Amino acid sequence: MKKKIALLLVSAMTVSGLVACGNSAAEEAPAAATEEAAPAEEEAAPAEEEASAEEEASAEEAAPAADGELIKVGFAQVGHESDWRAANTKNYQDTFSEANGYELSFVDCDNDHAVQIETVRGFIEQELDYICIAPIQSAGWDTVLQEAQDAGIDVLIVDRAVDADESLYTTALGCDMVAEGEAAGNWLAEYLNGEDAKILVIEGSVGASATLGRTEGFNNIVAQNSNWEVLDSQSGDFTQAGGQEVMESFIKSYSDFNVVVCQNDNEAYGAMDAMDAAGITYGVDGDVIIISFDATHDGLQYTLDGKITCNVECNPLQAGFAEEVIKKLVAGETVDKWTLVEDEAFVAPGIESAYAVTMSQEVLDGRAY
Ligand code: GZL
Ligand code: ZN
Repeated sequence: MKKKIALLLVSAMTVSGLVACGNSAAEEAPAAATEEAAPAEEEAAPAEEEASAEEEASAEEAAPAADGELIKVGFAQVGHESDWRAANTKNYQDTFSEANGYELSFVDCDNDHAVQIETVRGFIEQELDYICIAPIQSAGWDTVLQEAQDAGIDVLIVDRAVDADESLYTTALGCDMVAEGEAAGNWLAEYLNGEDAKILVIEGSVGASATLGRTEGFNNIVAQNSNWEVLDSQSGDFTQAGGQEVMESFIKSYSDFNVVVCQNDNEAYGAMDAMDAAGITYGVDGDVIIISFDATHDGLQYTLDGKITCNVECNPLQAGFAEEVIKKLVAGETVDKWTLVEDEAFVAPGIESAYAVTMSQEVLDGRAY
């Protein structure tokens, strides 16, 4: 799409402020949060209200779908490793649809960093208008980001972070993974109330900012509790099979542990399978506390059932924030370097916490993913 045509189309649209809002925020302030996280189609509404007659006329003739000119967006997605990822992918495909004025080039990079780098190079060769990258790992991005910048293509780093100078990309958005790790630790300290903790950690994919951040954040709180010990910490690669495999090896090596931290829900499902097979009880009525991350629908069902005691959300519905940024860029506006997608933690029924929302069927029914 020629950016100047899009300029006409989008300049008539109001662009609401980028305010992050988790699903739970939507519950607390449905009107505001829903509006701010409005899906793309709702954004079209202001165009009709705001555009002047001549803008409307020119916007009509410039409507990308009408003359076939769509805004070309490339999305180099991590892969399909988890339920969270599936929700994130669907959200991008729903948002960057042709009906909304986009031609989305979506590539599932299958958790392979080299594939992801080549995918981005392919987007550059295709001269796409915008490139979104959810980086499989944080390291190794400088060269290809420089190539995109030299080609004059705006790059959005989404979901996870890159370990590269921020001058090498236009903007980044996602959750604060260190804060998520600290939330898990703070809740555990509140829940244990001084009791000892012997902790096993099933980490996410090696080198992913979600892994690095959650590990760093949780360890910040471990350092504040001298009677806690992290016995071991291994990568389960954010998959259920990985979680089960690591938990099986932990069970062989350690007999005295009371906390298992799984860095996403799919790993937690695998860990529960392994503990079931070994006759180890977990949950609010069991011997082991399970802390998980993602707060996907099934993960929160397990939390509601008291099997996962604490589940720290990371909201996968982020495409709306990416689209807001792209609309601003199309309109020639400046954009923030970073947009935080807020999230919070949830705990099993019967647990009151300063750090988490107590699960109920109503909370679960109110979730959008
Ligand atoms: C978090 C995201 C992580 C999820 C996992 O923002 O990058 O990747 O926690 C997913 O489920 O695999
Ligand atoms: Zn949000």
